[in-house]
Amino acid sequence: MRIDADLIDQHNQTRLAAQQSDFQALGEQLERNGTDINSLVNRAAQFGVAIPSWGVGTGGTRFARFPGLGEPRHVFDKLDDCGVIHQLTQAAPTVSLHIPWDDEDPTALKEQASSLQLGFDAMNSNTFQDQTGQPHSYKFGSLSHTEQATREQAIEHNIRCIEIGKTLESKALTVWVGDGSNFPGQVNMGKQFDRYLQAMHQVYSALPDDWQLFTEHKIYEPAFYSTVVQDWGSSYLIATELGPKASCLVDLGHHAPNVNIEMIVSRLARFGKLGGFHFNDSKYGDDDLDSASIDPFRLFLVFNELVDIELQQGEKFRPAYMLDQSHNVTDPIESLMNSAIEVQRAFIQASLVDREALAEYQESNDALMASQIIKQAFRTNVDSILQRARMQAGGAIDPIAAFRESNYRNLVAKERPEVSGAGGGIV
Ligand code: AFD
Ligand code: MN
Ligand code: MN
Repeated sequence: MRIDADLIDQHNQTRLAAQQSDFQALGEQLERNGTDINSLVNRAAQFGVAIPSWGVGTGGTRFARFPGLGEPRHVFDKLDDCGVIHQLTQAAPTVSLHIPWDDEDPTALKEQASSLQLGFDAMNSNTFQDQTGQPHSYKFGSLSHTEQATREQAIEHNIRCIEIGKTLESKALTVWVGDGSNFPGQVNMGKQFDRYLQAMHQVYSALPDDWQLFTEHKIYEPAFYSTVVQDWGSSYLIATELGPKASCLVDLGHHAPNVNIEMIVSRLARFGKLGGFHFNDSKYGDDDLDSASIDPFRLFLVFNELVDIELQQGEKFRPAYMLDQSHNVTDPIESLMNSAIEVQRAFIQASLVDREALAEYQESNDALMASQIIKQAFRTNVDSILQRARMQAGGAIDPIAAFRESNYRNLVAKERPEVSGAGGGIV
């Protein structure tokens, strides 16, 4: 099920005149600063962020989950939904799978993804839930569990994710564990970290040469007192201990409030350990809200660092961009399109920063003007650049409007029976 190309075309035709006039005005504005708008369109066209397969289902909280119309029944439906996101935005060419949630024949998955012009991004392992028939429980941890048999089971699972990923032509494994403790004194934090490291060494040694391993930290939840991979410091230690194929993944929602995430980005990149991102936004904790819905300036500042690092390190700097969000009150396809565009917007806005002028103001300690340079880029409305990049690749000028015009939800709902709303949700 994909969106009819004629529908997208008609959608674009009705908006074309306004688009062209906005584009021309912005082009003139940028040219005054010596920036060629077409080079930014090309840059936007090259941008891609991965969609998490789990993101296309309606999320929930620990209180309730309210299912939406035409929710995906399985990973093949999820791929269809991801196909729609990419078709309309042209900014989400890959999907990130979670095993065992998406555990289906990898050859069939690969075929369907290719038919939708999708590839696969990092594989995600799940050792934070017990699966039916699983011999050892993860109630008290997985890769860091006190019992060797449980650790081995978790190691095996991660290795299996790599195996599946090979067929899918994924090139990375993201490891996030819920391991930690709920009470002071419950665990020996040093020994627990050692057990985790030993287990991760084994996962790492199963990694193909051209793969990367991302370690994802999270300050709390489901463990509420301490977590094994609590912060970027722990994550950096792990990645350094494991070796060159290991690096850190920064999920924007996994920090203490008010932490300066762009500074973390700068530090990790400086030491070659910034592997990638899970983009989302938050007000209080791991809220998993749409990217840039709460603090667009923070997202911009993260990209400001990324563009700066890209200029210094060149082609070899290629962090993995993924979304990781949960949609409790919106249509997941709409929210994911919205987020993909917001991340792409931050990337383009950050590319507008006059880096030469900024460097001069920084060198001369002109704090006010340095901050003005940053703000000027952030305030620039780059919509018409993003629209042009989408349109040229077959996407829609306004993806959310086009999605609604297509009636996709109602059409797929005919094949996808309604899911029950009972029970708690997955945070
Ligand atoms: C967690 C992490 C992680 C994980 C996901 C599962 O952000 O990326 O894969 O949720 O739902 O909070
Ligand atoms: Mn995440
Ligand atoms: Mn999270």
